[in-house]
Amino acid sequence: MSKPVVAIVGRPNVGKSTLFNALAGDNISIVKDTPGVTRDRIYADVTWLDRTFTLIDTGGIEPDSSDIILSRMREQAQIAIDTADVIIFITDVRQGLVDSDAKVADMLRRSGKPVRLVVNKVDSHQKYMMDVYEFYNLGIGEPIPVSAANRQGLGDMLDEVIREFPDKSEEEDQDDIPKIAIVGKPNVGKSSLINKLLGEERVIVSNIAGTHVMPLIPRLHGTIRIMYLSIQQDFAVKAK
Ligand SMILES: Nc1nc2c(ncn2[C@@H]2O[C@H](COP(=O)(O)OP(=O)(O)OP(=O)(O)O)[C@@H](O)[C@H]2O)c(=O)[nH]1
Ligand SMILES: [Mg+2]
Repeated sequence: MSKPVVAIVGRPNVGKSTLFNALAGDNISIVKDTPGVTRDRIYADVTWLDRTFTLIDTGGIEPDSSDIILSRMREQAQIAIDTADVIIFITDVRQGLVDSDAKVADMLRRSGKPVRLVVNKVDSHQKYMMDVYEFYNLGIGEPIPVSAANRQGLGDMLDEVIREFPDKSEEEDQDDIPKIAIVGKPNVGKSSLINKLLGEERVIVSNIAGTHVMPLIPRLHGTIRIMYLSIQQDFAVKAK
Protein backbone atom coordinates (compact mmCIF):
# COMPACT_ATOMS: atom_id res chain seq x y z
CA MET A 1 0.00 0.00 0.00
CA SER A 2 1.05 3.58 -0.59
CA LYS A 3 1.26 6.46 1.85
CA PRO A 4 -2.08 7.06 3.55
CA VAL A 5 -4.18 9.85 2.09
CA VAL A 6 -6.19 12.27 4.22
CA ALA A 7 -8.68 14.64 2.59
CA ILE A 8 -10.10 17.76 4.22
CA VAL A 9 -13.72 18.24 3.16
CA GLY A 10 -16.15 20.94 4.22
CA ARG A 11 -18.28 23.90 3.25
CA PRO A 12 -16.75 27.09 1.85
CA ASN A 13 -14.97 29.31 4.34
CA VAL A 14 -14.94 26.91 7.27
CA GLY A 15 -11.14 26.99 7.39
CA LYS A 16 -10.04 24.01 5.30
CA SER A 17 -7.04 25.83 3.85
CA THR A 18 -6.11 27.35 7.20
CA LEU A 19 -6.06 23.87 8.68
CA PHE A 20 -4.14 22.53 5.69
CA ASN A 21 -1.53 25.28 6.01
CA ALA A 22 -1.20 24.78 9.75
CA LEU A 23 -0.45 21.11 9.14
CA ALA A 24 1.58 21.47 5.96
CA GLY A 25 3.78 24.05 7.62
CA ASP A 26 3.67 26.94 5.21
CA ASN A 27 1.24 28.97 3.23
CA ILE A 28 0.82 26.72 0.22
CA SER A 29 -2.91 27.01 0.19
CA ILE A 30 -4.64 30.32 -0.30
CA VAL A 31 -6.64 31.55 2.66
CA LYS A 32 -9.08 34.33 2.23
CA ASP A 33 -12.16 35.54 3.95
CA THR A 34 -14.20 34.87 0.82
CA PRO A 35 -16.06 31.60 0.42
CA GLY A 36 -14.97 29.48 -2.52
CA VAL A 37 -11.47 30.82 -2.61
CA THR A 38 -9.52 27.59 -3.00
CA ARG A 39 -9.68 27.02 -6.71
CA ASP A 40 -7.89 23.75 -6.92
CA ARG A 41 -6.97 20.87 -4.76
CA ILE A 42 -3.62 21.07 -3.13
CA TYR A 43 -1.66 18.37 -1.44
CA ALA A 44 1.28 18.15 0.90
CA ASP A 45 3.04 15.44 2.82
CA VAL A 46 2.59 15.76 6.55
CA THR A 47 4.33 13.81 9.29
CA TRP A 48 2.81 13.29 12.69
CA LEU A 49 4.62 11.11 15.21
CA ASP A 50 6.10 8.37 13.06
CA ARG A 51 3.48 8.47 10.33
CA THR A 52 3.71 10.38 7.06
CA PHE A 53 0.61 10.90 4.99
CA THR A 54 -0.56 12.94 2.04
CA LEU A 55 -2.96 15.68 3.04
CA ILE A 56 -5.35 17.16 0.49
CA ASP A 57 -7.03 20.53 0.75
CA THR A 58 -10.22 20.79 -1.24
CA GLY A 59 -12.20 23.81 -2.22
CA GLY A 60 -13.46 25.67 -5.17
CA ILE A 61 -17.09 25.70 -4.25
CA GLU A 62 -18.50 29.01 -5.37
CA PRO A 63 -21.39 29.86 -3.11
CA ASP A 64 -23.79 30.91 -5.88
CA SER A 65 -26.64 29.11 -4.24
CA SER A 66 -27.04 26.59 -1.49
CA ASP A 67 -28.02 23.97 -4.10
CA ILE A 68 -24.76 24.38 -5.95
CA ILE A 69 -22.76 24.30 -2.75
CA LEU A 70 -24.42 21.09 -1.75
CA SER A 71 -23.91 19.39 -5.09
CA ARG A 72 -20.25 20.42 -5.20
CA MET A 73 -19.78 19.26 -1.63
CA ARG A 74 -21.25 15.92 -2.60
CA GLU A 75 -18.76 15.68 -5.48
CA GLN A 76 -15.88 16.52 -3.15
CA ALA A 77 -17.07 14.07 -0.58
CA GLN A 78 -17.45 11.33 -3.19
CA ILE A 79 -13.91 11.85 -4.45
CA ALA A 80 -12.65 11.86 -0.87
CA ILE A 81 -14.54 8.62 -0.22
CA ASP A 82 -12.97 7.08 -3.32
CA THR A 83 -9.43 8.24 -2.74
CA ALA A 84 -8.73 8.99 0.92
CA ASP A 85 -7.97 6.60 3.73
CA VAL A 86 -9.32 9.06 6.27
CA ILE A 87 -11.59 12.06 5.73
CA ILE A 88 -11.44 15.14 7.91
CA PHE A 89 -14.90 16.64 7.76
CA ILE A 90 -14.56 20.19 8.95
CA THR A 91 -17.31 22.47 10.18
CA ASP A 92 -17.40 25.97 11.61
CA VAL A 93 -18.57 26.57 15.17
CA ARG A 94 -19.42 30.17 14.35
CA GLN A 95 -21.67 29.34 11.43
CA GLY A 96 -23.12 26.45 13.44
CA LEU A 97 -24.60 23.29 12.04
CA VAL A 98 -26.23 23.80 8.65
CA ASP A 99 -28.31 21.57 6.42
CA SER A 100 -25.57 20.87 3.89
CA ASP A 101 -23.28 19.70 6.71
CA ALA A 102 -25.91 17.18 7.72
CA LYS A 103 -26.43 15.92 4.16
CA VAL A 104 -22.73 15.47 3.46
CA ALA A 105 -22.24 13.86 6.87
CA ASP A 106 -24.95 11.32 5.94
CA MET A 107 -23.14 10.51 2.75
CA LEU A 108 -19.82 10.10 4.53
CA ARG A 109 -21.35 7.92 7.21
CA ARG A 110 -22.98 5.62 4.67
CA SER A 111 -19.68 5.20 2.83
CA GLY A 112 -18.14 3.43 5.80
CA LYS A 113 -14.89 5.40 5.33
CA PRO A 114 -13.17 6.58 8.49
CA VAL A 115 -14.25 10.17 9.12
CA ARG A 116 -13.07 12.56 11.78
CA LEU A 117 -15.44 15.39 12.55
CA VAL A 118 -13.55 18.60 13.25
CA VAL A 119 -15.20 21.77 14.51
CA ASN A 120 -13.04 24.73 13.62
CA LYS A 121 -12.79 28.30 14.90
CA VAL A 122 -13.02 27.21 18.52
CA ASP A 123 -10.59 29.96 19.44
CA SER A 124 -11.84 29.94 23.03
CA HIS A 125 -13.07 26.78 24.71
CA GLN A 126 -14.88 28.78 27.32
CA LYS A 127 -16.84 30.68 24.72
CA TYR A 128 -17.58 27.99 22.16
CA MET A 129 -17.48 24.54 23.73
CA MET A 130 -21.22 24.44 24.39
CA ASP A 131 -21.80 25.05 20.67
CA VAL A 132 -19.43 22.23 19.72
CA TYR A 133 -21.74 19.63 21.27
CA GLU A 134 -24.42 20.45 18.70
CA PHE A 135 -22.25 18.73 16.08
CA TYR A 136 -22.84 15.37 17.74
CA ASN A 137 -26.15 15.53 15.87
CA LEU A 138 -24.32 14.82 12.62
CA GLY A 139 -23.98 11.23 13.78
CA ILE A 140 -20.39 10.82 12.61
CA GLY A 141 -18.72 10.65 15.95
CA GLU A 142 -17.24 12.93 18.52
CA PRO A 143 -16.59 16.47 17.33
CA ILE A 144 -12.95 17.48 17.74
CA PRO A 145 -12.67 21.19 18.56
CA VAL A 146 -9.77 23.02 16.92
CA SER A 147 -8.68 26.50 16.12
CA ALA A 148 -6.77 26.16 12.89
CA ALA A 149 -5.86 29.84 12.98
CA ASN A 150 -4.37 29.54 16.47
CA ARG A 151 -3.07 26.01 15.88
CA GLN A 152 -4.97 24.69 18.86
CA GLY A 153 -6.24 21.15 19.14
CA LEU A 154 -4.32 19.94 16.11
CA GLY A 155 -2.27 17.31 17.95
CA ASP A 156 -5.36 15.66 19.39
CA MET A 157 -6.97 15.78 15.96
CA LEU A 158 -3.95 14.16 14.29
CA ASP A 159 -3.84 11.44 16.94
CA GLU A 160 -7.40 10.56 15.96
CA VAL A 161 -6.61 10.69 12.24
CA ILE A 162 -3.55 8.43 12.28
CA ARG A 163 -5.35 5.93 14.48
CA GLU A 164 -7.32 4.98 11.36
CA PHE A 165 -4.30 4.34 9.16
CA PRO A 166 -3.50 0.88 7.93
CA ASP A 167 -0.52 -0.83 9.51
CA LYS A 168 2.77 0.81 8.70
CA SER A 169 4.20 -2.43 7.37
CA GLU A 170 1.69 -2.24 4.53
CA GLU A 171 3.17 0.98 3.21
CA GLU A 172 5.76 0.74 0.52
CA ASP A 173 8.61 2.93 -0.52
CA GLN A 174 7.55 4.77 -3.63
CA ASP A 175 10.73 6.66 -4.38
CA ASP A 176 11.49 4.41 -7.30
CA ILE A 177 8.19 5.03 -9.05
CA PRO A 178 8.78 7.18 -12.14
CA LYS A 179 6.73 10.31 -12.31
CA ILE A 180 5.05 11.54 -15.48
CA ALA A 181 3.49 14.97 -15.37
CA ILE A 182 0.54 15.92 -17.51
CA VAL A 183 0.75 19.66 -17.86
CA GLY A 184 -1.34 22.01 -19.92
CA LYS A 185 -3.46 25.10 -20.04
CA PRO A 186 -7.01 24.90 -18.69
CA ASN A 187 -9.48 23.05 -20.89
CA VAL A 188 -7.01 21.38 -23.25
CA GLY A 189 -8.06 17.89 -22.20
CA LYS A 190 -5.80 16.88 -19.31
CA SER A 191 -8.66 15.40 -17.34
CA SER A 192 -10.05 13.51 -20.33
CA LEU A 193 -6.63 12.04 -20.99
CA ILE A 194 -6.27 10.88 -17.41
CA ASN A 195 -9.71 9.33 -17.48
CA LYS A 196 -8.79 7.46 -20.66
CA LEU A 197 -5.54 6.23 -19.15
CA LEU A 198 -7.33 4.98 -16.09
CA GLY A 199 -10.23 3.59 -18.04
CA GLU A 200 -12.75 5.21 -15.79
CA GLU A 201 -14.21 8.57 -14.99
CA ARG A 202 -12.10 9.71 -12.07
CA VAL A 203 -11.52 13.31 -12.98
CA ILE A 204 -14.47 15.61 -13.38
CA VAL A 205 -14.41 16.84 -16.94
CA SER A 206 -16.12 20.04 -17.92
CA ASN A 207 -15.95 22.35 -20.89
CA ILE A 208 -15.71 25.29 -18.54
CA ALA A 209 -12.11 26.47 -18.41
CA GLY A 210 -10.81 26.41 -14.88
CA THR A 211 -13.21 23.77 -13.69
CA HIS A 212 -11.87 22.49 -10.45
CA VAL A 213 -10.54 19.09 -11.01
CA MET A 214 -10.14 16.77 -8.12
CA PRO A 215 -7.12 15.47 -6.28
CA LEU A 216 -6.71 11.97 -7.46
CA ILE A 217 -4.57 9.62 -5.54
CA PRO A 218 -6.44 6.44 -6.24
CA ARG A 219 -4.97 3.03 -6.05
CA LEU A 220 -6.20 1.91 -9.39
CA HIS A 221 -5.57 -1.50 -10.87
CA GLY A 222 -2.60 -1.77 -8.54
CA THR A 223 -0.35 -0.21 -11.14
CA ILE A 224 -1.15 3.43 -11.70
CA ARG A 225 -1.33 6.29 -9.27
CA ILE A 226 -2.33 9.79 -10.18
CA MET A 227 -1.18 12.57 -8.01
CA TYR A 228 -2.39 16.10 -8.01
CA LEU A 229 0.69 18.13 -8.69
CA SER A 230 0.24 21.85 -8.58
CA ILE A 231 -2.18 24.65 -8.14
CA GLN A 232 -2.27 24.98 -11.91
CA GLN A 233 -4.47 21.93 -12.34
CA ASP A 234 -1.59 19.78 -13.42
CA PHE A 235 -1.31 16.16 -12.59
CA ALA A 236 1.37 13.60 -12.35
CA VAL A 237 0.62 10.05 -13.26
CA LYS A 238 2.72 7.65 -11.30
CA ALA A 239 3.08 4.32 -12.94
CA LYS A 240 5.14 1.34 -12.03
N1 LIG B 1 -11.48 32.88 14.12
C1 LIG B 1 -10.98 31.95 13.30
N2 LIG B 1 -11.00 32.17 11.98
C2 LIG B 1 -10.50 31.18 11.19
C3 LIG B 1 -9.98 29.97 11.71
N3 LIG B 1 -9.61 29.20 10.69
C4 LIG B 1 -9.85 29.91 9.56
N4 LIG B 1 -10.39 31.11 9.86
C5 LIG B 1 -10.77 32.17 8.92
O1 LIG B 1 -11.83 31.71 8.10
C6 LIG B 1 -11.73 32.29 6.80
C7 LIG B 1 -11.76 31.18 5.75
O2 LIG B 1 -10.61 30.38 5.88
P1 LIG B 1 -10.10 29.43 4.70
O3 LIG B 1 -9.04 28.57 5.32
O4 LIG B 1 -9.79 30.17 3.49
O5 LIG B 1 -11.43 28.57 4.46
P2 LIG B 1 -11.68 27.44 3.36
O6 LIG B 1 -12.58 26.43 4.00
O7 LIG B 1 -10.40 26.95 2.83
O8 LIG B 1 -12.49 28.23 2.26
P3 LIG B 1 -12.71 27.87 0.70
O9 LIG B 1 -11.40 27.44 0.13
O10 LIG B 1 -13.19 29.16 0.20
O11 LIG B 1 -13.74 26.79 0.66
C8 LIG B 1 -10.42 33.09 6.80
O12 LIG B 1 -10.73 34.44 7.05
C9 LIG B 1 -9.64 32.49 7.95
O13 LIG B 1 -8.73 33.41 8.51
C10 LIG B 1 -9.98 29.80 13.16
O14 LIG B 1 -9.54 28.81 13.71
N5 LIG B 1 -10.50 30.83 13.87
MG1 LIG C 1 -9.65 26.94 0.90
